[in-house]
Amino acid sequence: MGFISEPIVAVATATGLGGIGIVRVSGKDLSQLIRDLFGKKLDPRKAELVKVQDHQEQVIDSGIALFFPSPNSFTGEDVLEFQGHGGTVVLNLVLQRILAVGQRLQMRVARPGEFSERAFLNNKIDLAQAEAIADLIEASTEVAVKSANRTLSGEFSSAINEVVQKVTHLRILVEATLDFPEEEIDFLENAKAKEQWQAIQIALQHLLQKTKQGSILRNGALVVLAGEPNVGKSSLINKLAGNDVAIVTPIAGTTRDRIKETIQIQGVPIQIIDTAGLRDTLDTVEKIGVERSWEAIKESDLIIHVKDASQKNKETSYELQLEIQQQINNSNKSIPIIEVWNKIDLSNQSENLSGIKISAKLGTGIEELKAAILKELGWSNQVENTYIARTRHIEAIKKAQFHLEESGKYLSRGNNALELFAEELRLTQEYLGEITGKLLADDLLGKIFGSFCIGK
Ligand SMILES: Nc1nc2c(ncn2[C@@H]2O[C@H](COP(=O)(O)OP(=O)(O)OP(=O)(O)O)[C@@H](O)[C@H]2O)c(=O)[nH]1
Ligand SMILES: [Mg+2]
Repeated sequence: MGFISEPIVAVATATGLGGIGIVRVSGKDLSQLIRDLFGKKLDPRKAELVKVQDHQEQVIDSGIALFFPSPNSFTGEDVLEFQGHGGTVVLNLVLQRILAVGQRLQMRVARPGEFSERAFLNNKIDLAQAEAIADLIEASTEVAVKSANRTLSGEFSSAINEVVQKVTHLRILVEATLDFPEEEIDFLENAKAKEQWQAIQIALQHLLQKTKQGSILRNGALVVLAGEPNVGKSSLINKLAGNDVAIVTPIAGTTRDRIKETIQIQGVPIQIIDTAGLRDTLDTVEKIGVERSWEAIKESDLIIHVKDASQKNKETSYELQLEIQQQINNSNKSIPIIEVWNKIDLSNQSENLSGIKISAKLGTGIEELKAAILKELGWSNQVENTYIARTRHIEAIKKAQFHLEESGKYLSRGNNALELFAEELRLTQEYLGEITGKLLADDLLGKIFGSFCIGK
């Protein structure tokens, strides 16, 4: 990518007061800048004590300078880091001074994510790895941190590249066959093209599953507690959160607004939403609450339908179950539902109930419920090899899958369809390439890096 860039500078540490603050510079050739700033050369990768002075030679800050000459740096360009004192004003003065000295080089302040973008454009990391840097910084649980590091180290990218290689192999075979039309069928059969195609199909399915798992780690899953009034939804969110986040009273219709709380189950970040009990009501406020409950249900990744085991008449809860299902069908999503019977401490015939039996009051069955939540979200226990991923990646894999399936139609059609087969395979490969950024439109790149923090 022939891109010539002016040097960039940014404060890399978070704003606020801290013991140390870091200003980072990246550019094609920083040797002159370094001499102008510090009055001397810096040895590569060696910590040196330096002073930063303003134009009147008054000291602004003193600290450690580190110089990483191109190409052995994060961005692949020359990189200079100054580790000074972590105050907002002092760091800003250092930044301004570097900008002033670097004016001749057209130095400017970096855009968010621009250091990572340069690392990507200079082939130091691929796009999935660059995204993992942002995901590592934003990770909300320990499992997410470790998974982000796995993606950062390239595990996710290698999994994708393995599939890409399989597709390439098959494409080469097909292209070769196209040149010998009269022998194409024998040729493909001998090379076990069908088997190769099936292997790609399986590999993609596997990749999708793991990517979905990785995206749960990044985005967290949205789990909604829904049910009739007074069944114990708020009691349950309090139990799951380990905190009294929602008001609990014996009065039906207590909860009106949605209450959101982030919890983690085995390191998986999950947002639990408590909602207003679902019923027809004339109360204006409650009515709005019920509407919001239905909205939450339709937006969720998983619904926990809470029912009261102490209530003799179970018919209304069954009707509600059908209604929830109907709403899900209308929303064109497949949202799993967990049926939960609460208040089993008050029920003497709970063995006849199907579903998970809990007592939000006593804490019975909560562990079982947590396990069911993870299972329904598609979370498997093999956390060791989970890599963090994004919705964008899932979409790309699904598109790749779609084109692979399309190609399959042509493969079985044999004669004359081979060119179409080849074309669909090419599209399969192209969508996989989007994940690592081998083929991606510039505007999308801008969007991805624009969501990073400054100095990264
Ligand atoms: N014995 C018993 N009582 C429970 C249990 N869970 C909830 N309760 C009681 O049931 C009543 C209603 O509980 P809530 O948690 O407010 O129920 P809710 O589903 O949030 O109700 P709304 O907000 O009105 O829709 C309260 O008096 C709770 O103490 C349970 O497991 N056992
Ligand atoms: Mg409630």
